[in-house]
Amino acid sequence: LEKVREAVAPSNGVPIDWKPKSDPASIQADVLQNLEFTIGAPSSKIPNEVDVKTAYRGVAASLREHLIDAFNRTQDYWSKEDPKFVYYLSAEFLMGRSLLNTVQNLELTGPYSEAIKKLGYDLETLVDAEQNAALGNGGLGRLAACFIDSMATLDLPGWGYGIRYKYGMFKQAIDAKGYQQELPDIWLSNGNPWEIARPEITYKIGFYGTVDNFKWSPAEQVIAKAYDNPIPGYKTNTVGNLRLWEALPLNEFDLDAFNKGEYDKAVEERRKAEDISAVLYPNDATEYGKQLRLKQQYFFVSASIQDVLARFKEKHAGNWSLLPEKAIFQMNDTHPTIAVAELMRLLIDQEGLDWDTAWGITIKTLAFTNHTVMPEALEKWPVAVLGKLLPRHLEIIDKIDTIWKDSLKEKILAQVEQEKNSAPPKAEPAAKAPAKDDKKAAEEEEEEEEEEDPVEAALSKYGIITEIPWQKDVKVINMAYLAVVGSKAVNGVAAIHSEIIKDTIFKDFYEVMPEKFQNKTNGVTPRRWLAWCNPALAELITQTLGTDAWINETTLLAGLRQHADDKAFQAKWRAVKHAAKEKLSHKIKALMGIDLPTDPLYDVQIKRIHEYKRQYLNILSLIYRYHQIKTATPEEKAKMVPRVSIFGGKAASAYYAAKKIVRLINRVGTVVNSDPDVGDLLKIVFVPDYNVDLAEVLIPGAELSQHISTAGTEASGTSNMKFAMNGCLIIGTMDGANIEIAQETGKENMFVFGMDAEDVPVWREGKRKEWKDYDPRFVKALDMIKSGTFGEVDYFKDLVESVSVMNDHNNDWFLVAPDFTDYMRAQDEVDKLYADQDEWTRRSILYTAGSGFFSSDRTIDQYAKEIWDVVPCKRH
Ligand code: Z2T
Repeated sequence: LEKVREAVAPSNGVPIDWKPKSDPASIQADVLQNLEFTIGAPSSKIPNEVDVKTAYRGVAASLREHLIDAFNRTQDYWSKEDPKFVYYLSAEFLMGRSLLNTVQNLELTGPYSEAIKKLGYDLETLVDAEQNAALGNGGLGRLAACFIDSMATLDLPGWGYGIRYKYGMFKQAIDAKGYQQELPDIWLSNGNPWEIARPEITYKIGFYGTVDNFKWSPAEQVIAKAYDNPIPGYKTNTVGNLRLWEALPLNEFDLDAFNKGEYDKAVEERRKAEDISAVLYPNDATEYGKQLRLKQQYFFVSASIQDVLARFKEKHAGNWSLLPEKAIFQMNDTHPTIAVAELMRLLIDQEGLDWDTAWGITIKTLAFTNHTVMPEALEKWPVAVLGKLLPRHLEIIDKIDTIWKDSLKEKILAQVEQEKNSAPPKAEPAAKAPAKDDKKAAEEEEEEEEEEDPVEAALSKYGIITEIPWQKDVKVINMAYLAVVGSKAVNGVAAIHSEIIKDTIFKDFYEVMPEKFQNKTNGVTPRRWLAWCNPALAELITQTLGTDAWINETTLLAGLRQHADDKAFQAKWRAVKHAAKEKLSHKIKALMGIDLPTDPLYDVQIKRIHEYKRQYLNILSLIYRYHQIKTATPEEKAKMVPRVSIFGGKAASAYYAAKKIVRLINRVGTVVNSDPDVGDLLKIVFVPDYNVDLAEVLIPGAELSQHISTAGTEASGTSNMKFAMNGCLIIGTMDGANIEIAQETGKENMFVFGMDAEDVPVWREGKRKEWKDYDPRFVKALDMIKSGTFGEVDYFKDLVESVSVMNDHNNDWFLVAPDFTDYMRAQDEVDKLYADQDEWTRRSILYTAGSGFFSSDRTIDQYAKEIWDVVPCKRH
């Protein structure tokens, strides 16, 4: 690069200053130039007559120069220094919009705002013209986005690796009857000014075919093409990278077929290849064993590892034992766990290493994060499916499984001997298997009699390849087990979750290798989720603390505690919150045409719709509230605390129960909002198409947020952290990161209710069966649905029964009924406290003050030190 710069330097030898200029006048000129020459806008219309989307593209193109400048310098520097890198492998990166984040992180907002105004636009309007990059479902994908922001801010050498989906998370529409409809997310329709296409960086990815003497001959091949997305850190000149892969055909077009008039065949290969990176699977914490999904996973994992190994070889050809000192791959849930087999394959088949050497390297180079204990989300690929698509990988996984179990034999043998000697043999607990019919159970018993090798039996629970208990003969590969065996470290995402996985889904593995298991409590970036989305609050915090250093050192927020009782400060704090409520109210007016008053309590529950997250509990309590309003005397009404209840979230397209809940919320909202008896006492709004940009308005405007999952089910939650940062009180269960938020902000300041994680299994196994003690208010709410208050009685029938009838199909697995009474008690406390605005505001301040721990900078620092061994590498 230096040579290039010298070559183009003017003859006087003074090198050209390649840095884009940052004063408003230069920026203004640069935007104009980009509008004309990068975007190609007609010069007669520049600047005032180009439409907003075009203006956005011009500004983004100009900012891109600043990004690329710092990006190139960072990547050059890292390449020269050759530090250890972390590669964050994730099927999802939920980036949202980039304009505001880029201009803020690069500290160019002042001059850009000024330049944009001079051109006749304003920054906020252009920010709103950008499409969301919604390449993720929910928490898991947004976490990955927060993590790469923190990696750049902490100057950690690291890249994200994922898929450049052509269509991201579906757009959600709610029809007139309240049904969710899914529409394609055509997010690239206005181009993507942030990405850098790399047509020169491609890899071949094989599928299907045969293996002959360990040599794989794929029957199908596609090309993975790289797109780089610069990730700016804040208060540093480090710019990291998110490299996303697009799938393309080896052969673009079959001209022969075309000439014969076979038009479909002419493009068939292209279409099939492009399918791989076409759509994000819209499942949140559920799994569908779709072959295309496995294809997607292998596609991006193989391209990413090939890419890393190619760079490693350039610097350290042949010295493979050095790989763990130069690279670590963090696998974001089970989606990228085929990496275990792929790294082994590349090291053995391509680079000629022997098995043991390759394995030694692999287990030092991979690490694994688990994000859920929902059994339906733990990926298990049928051996037949994986073996057909990736025959060589199946061989490798089979061998890993065999060697792994062999390594345990001695230990097990000793255990079995000991058990023999001590107690009379007791039967293995049937564990998590669902109820089997008698015939199947009988068959199993027969077979057990045949086998009868206690060592084999004890070993079977460690099997990576196993039979599904209720489907004999169908062998599956448990990808989470493969990841645990193949990784140097395994972590959960909140303290309680990391304990639960050791006791449940990974219990057996924990017992034989406890040293691998760690906790890394999630965090969120305080830039996007406080400083940039809530500038008025940020300004007040900065004024109060006398510094803006809290943006990167969030523990400084604790300094707000000493002002929590100060009435004058409380008033300022309240005014900021009120302005955010107004902004939220305007947004809802613009989106839905609904007028929301701004004095009531703003209560928000936004997250994927899932039975375990219990939006149902929330809406049932609101139905009862509606009943109370309808039956109240004027005196009683005068004492009620007005509330605006806002919901948002998407239901997985095939998740029928979740879709019914969406519909119920919408139906209740329609009835309540148009009932003249209710007035401003209650408004219920379901905001369609909840996504990152809506969250950036909803969270600052919320005063109460709901995180009410059945204890033991929500691995962490991350919006709870965002709400806390923005001074929003929480009503919640002792689940996920709520527990740690309660520790940091004071449990007495949280509206805690419900059974805790230890009670839940006890309830499910015991009491649940005979319990009939339904809260009369719960019964009333269900009766209102049943009697047609919200219409569609038949449609809602099974939803009602799911929490009120005990039979084979309905068992209220998520404890909506038994937690209802305590939930109502907590809601009463909410109302009571809201009547005392000073005390409410004091607590609001304490939430922000106590949220410092939940910065993703802290999380990433822990990953870097405790798992990755990656240290900052900052150019000066
Ligand atoms: C997801 O968003 C989460 C877990 C998943 O398990 C899948 C998806 Cl798409 C496979 C969420 C958890 O539900 C949430 O508790 C957690 O905060 C988040 O991941 C990030 O760890």
